Amino acid sequence: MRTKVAIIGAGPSGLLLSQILHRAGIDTVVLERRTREYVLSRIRAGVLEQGLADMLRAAGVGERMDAEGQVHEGVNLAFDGRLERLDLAGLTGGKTVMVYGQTEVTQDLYEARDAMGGVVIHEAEDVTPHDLETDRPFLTWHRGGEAFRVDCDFVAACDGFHGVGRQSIPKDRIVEHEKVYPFGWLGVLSRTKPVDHELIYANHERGFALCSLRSDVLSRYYVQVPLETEVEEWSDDRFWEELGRRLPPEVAARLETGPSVEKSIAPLRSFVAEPLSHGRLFLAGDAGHIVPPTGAKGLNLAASDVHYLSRALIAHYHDGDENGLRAYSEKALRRIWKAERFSWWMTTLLHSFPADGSFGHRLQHAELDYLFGSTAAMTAMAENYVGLPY
Ligand code: FAS
Ligand code: PHB
Repeated sequence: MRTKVAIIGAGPSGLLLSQILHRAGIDTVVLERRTREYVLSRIRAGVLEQGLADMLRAAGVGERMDAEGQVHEGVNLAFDGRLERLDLAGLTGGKTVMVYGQTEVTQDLYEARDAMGGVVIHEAEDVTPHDLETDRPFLTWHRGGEAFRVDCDFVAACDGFHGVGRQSIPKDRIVEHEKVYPFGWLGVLSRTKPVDHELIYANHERGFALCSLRSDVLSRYYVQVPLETEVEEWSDDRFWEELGRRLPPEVAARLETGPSVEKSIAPLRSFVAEPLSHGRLFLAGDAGHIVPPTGAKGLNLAASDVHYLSRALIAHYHDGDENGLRAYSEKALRRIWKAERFSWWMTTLLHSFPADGSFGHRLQHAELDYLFGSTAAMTAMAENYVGLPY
């Protein structure tokens, strides 16, 4: 088998890159270790920056998002008995975010790949990159006891934090920067009416909470939990009671509870690998970086990586221009680090850090009080939340 760009991973990064390249006449093969059903069973991000929404539309994958997604012009922060609204649109000259689940984005991308006859191979085991420092790299894998190989010009590692792509870069050619937070997020998806039509991020002494949504009848909630927490420790009743205790009383009073249809715990970490390329291998999405989900940047950073990488590959194939590929890592990392900073800032502002004691909690309240008393501070938060330019 031969292709131009071999892509490892059929998450949003891999599928979006494959879709954009295919529409530019550049053939790809996507190798995914899980089944399509498994990939589509994962509940992850919920907020799309305008940049990602525009990329999906340009790639012919925005129709259902525009029909079913919700455009949000503001987001709310609860702290110290207050509920304050950040006017995203008013502070950024009309920019907004699209609330539409990553699961739906992935479903839409899969259907678009199907429609174009895109090659996505599932249950590909032991995917292994070879000869990355030559101009004839290739991937091998196993499936159903058989061995396979695809020869290519480039390898795009869109295989997430635990993927094989980053591991294929020699240790002396890559630097990893990491910060692990002393807590995780327990998330619940429930077929209940969302507590508000916009998101609510809550700073509470018992811990962080987030009220989000997927539609008018599907809610997504999170509470901060200690790192060693097992999801089995949390019954639905316990979750709803704790969430209610962390929200302002007027919000908790209208909380509609119901059975969880999904319940999981995600650890929080900040992580960046540098550089994002090695020979003919390019890292995109979670394969190269991780942010705590507080700033809703994970999926959106994957999008800007794919934006830069797809344009560079198209320039290579259409114009013989290598500048984009040479500059990919540096260009992507500039935007990545700004999102890492913002995600770290929102995480440290809104979560409970017991080690910081009452002084730390009062500092958080002082910063939040300052934030909502300063147009400059609110503008800074709003422009980062809606997404910095590509
Ligand atoms: P993904 O991890 O989505 O996809 C990588 C794909 O590669 C997977 O399908 C995997 O099976 C496959 N793969 C891995 N290794 C492979 C191998 N060796 N061979 C073949 N295939 C391989 N972001 C937010 O903005 N908000 C959130 O609330 C949020 N919640 C999250 C919760 C969890 C549990 C996780 C893990 C992430 C969350 N994120 C969130 C971040 C998430 O949305 C990612 O940013 C997004 O999935 C990135 O997409 P990809 O880069 O495609 O990586
Ligand atoms: C979500 O809806 O899953 C979501 C929204 C905003 C975040 C994180 C997660 O910051």
